[in-house]
Amino acid sequence: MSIWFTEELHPYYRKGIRIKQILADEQTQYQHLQVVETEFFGNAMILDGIIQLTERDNMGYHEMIVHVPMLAVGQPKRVLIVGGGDGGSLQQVLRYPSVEEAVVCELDQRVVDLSREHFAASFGDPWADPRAKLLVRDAFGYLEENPGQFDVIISDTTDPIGMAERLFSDEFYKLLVRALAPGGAAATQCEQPYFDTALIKQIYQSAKLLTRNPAYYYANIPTYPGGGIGFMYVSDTPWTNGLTTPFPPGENKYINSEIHKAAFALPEFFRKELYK
Ligand code: SPD
Repeated sequence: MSIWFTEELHPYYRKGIRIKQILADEQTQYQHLQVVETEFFGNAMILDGIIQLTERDNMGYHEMIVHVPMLAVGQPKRVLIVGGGDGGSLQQVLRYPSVEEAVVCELDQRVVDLSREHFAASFGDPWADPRAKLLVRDAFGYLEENPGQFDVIISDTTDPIGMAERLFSDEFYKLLVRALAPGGAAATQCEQPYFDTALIKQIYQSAKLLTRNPAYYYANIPTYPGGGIGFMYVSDTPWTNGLTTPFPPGENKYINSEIHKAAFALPEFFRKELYK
């Protein structure tokens, strides 16, 4: 038997992966949440029909969204993850011995529950670490209540559709930057250069008004549209400061020094569009 899951995030582009079995399928208070076992990519989490992560290629996403700002800051103590209920970013954040507290602000408790059940082989159980603190709530209010509190903020979100749309707004970026401690850095899920040029440009322009050294970087993730996704680095601290910081204890599967540097090299059409 052959079951194909087809994703259509953009009305002009589809991609498919072959599924072995459906492990969970439920409508939570917020979204349609599915966990499937795929033929090639291991288990995958799908939210409202969009692939969020697979066991085989999530490291390109989680290592890049976490380590670039963490290494730039050097010795981050307090970290906030916006979204990230699957625990993949949290696992990477907790590799840093300097981290005293990692707050995860996730709206949907079921994302956390089903991830603990189906992705433990990849992420372990980062929630059991005493430094991890889960807040099941909307991040906007939390950012508002916590100015100047975080050395690093990771915005590990879904795509800008429905309730997640405002996580890509100017208002969100203002709150994000306000919640950073002096010298702090953020990295945000920032979509695909070919498909989302206008949105990325708008976010870069906001980030440029708010901080001195924002920059866009990219990682290869075959199960995302276009085979990859980008991130906005948002900080007064240059990302290049991280190039000389040693990686934290534990194994990297995607990032290394060459990838770290090369991720900021952008295709010419996009570089011109973004930085002109
Ligand atoms: N188009 C898919 C973008 C998915 C971004 N969110 C991933 C969450 C992984 N923690």
